[in-house]
Amino acid sequence: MFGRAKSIADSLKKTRDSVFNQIGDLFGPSDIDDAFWEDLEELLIRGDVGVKTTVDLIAWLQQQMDQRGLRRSEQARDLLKQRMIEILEKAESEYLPGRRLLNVVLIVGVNGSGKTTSIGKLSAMHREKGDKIIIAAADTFRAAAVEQLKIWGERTGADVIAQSSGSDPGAVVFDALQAAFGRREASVVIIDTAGRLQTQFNLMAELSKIKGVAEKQVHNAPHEVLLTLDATSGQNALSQARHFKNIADLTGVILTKLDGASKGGMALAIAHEYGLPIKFVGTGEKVDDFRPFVAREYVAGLFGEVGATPVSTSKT
Ligand SMILES: Nc1nc2c(ncn2[C@@H]2O[C@H](COP(=O)(O)OP(=O)(O)OP(=O)(O)O)[C@@H](O)[C@H]2O)c(=O)[nH]1
Ligand SMILES: [Mg+2]
Repeated sequence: MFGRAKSIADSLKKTRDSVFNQIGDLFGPSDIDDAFWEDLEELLIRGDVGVKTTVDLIAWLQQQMDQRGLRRSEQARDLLKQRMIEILEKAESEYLPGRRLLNVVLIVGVNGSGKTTSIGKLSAMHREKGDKIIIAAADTFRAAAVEQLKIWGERTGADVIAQSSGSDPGAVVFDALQAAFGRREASVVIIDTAGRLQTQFNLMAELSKIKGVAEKQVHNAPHEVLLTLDATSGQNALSQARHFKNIADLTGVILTKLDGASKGGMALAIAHEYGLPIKFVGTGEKVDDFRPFVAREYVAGLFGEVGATPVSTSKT
């Protein structure tokens, strides 16, 4: 809680230094040639923007430049940023839309992707708004998982409902929801889950059981199913997005460890290729290193334009 919390732009420093500053340098007063397109393509892919997204971005840009009779590479810069914002905003959706008395948030993701840390940060965010939180320790796989959650619970003033390790995650969720209805009158229940079971089948069965319990107790629950993706894990994170999209009805992504990523362009691929909104970003290890995702801020951060002229979307 001490020191300045990292903004999205702060957390993109490594990404700027390693890739996006070089992309920025491509845009100059000279005419566009084939080398420009090749360099742009290579750098975008290197920045984890994803092959399909990169190819689509470049095709769109080429078409726009042609249509508008533009030739200088500097004229492509604003168009590229505009398109990136459009892609991200197209996938955007509100967190907990139509809030109800009791809101249930399920967090899924592979081991080490930042589930528990994000739950701690999310709890703190809710607490700041005055919400009463219950965390359900439904990762019953490891004893240490419960301990870690309890530490976060103490730090953020959230109640943690847990059972002994190895117990049934559905039962933990049931307990947590009962506690929320009962004396604790919580308005948000956040469910931690195990990242990886022996097989995909087991993981699917476990997640659908948890969802079934939630649905039975609370109308339309879970209201959010958020996948944590580690921004430092590159293409792996993209295959996790595909995998979890197939086995859980994801409502969005928490992009964690953006501060540690040197190729933080992944948000674009997640939005464009999987149509998944990024709802939050992890910008560091501290409790308040956590931000709602804002497309404009992210794109400005990639290009190091923080505090400079806002990204223009006017069609000039
Ligand atoms: N720098 C940085 N580190 C983070 C961020 N989010 C999580 N971490 C770190 O990533 C590591 C793993 O985070 P956890 O929250 O334990 O991940 P998990 O998904 O719960 O892992 P399992 O419980 O093992 O499945 C921890 O050391 C966290 O401090 C972030 O936004 N930035
Ligand atoms: Mg965990």
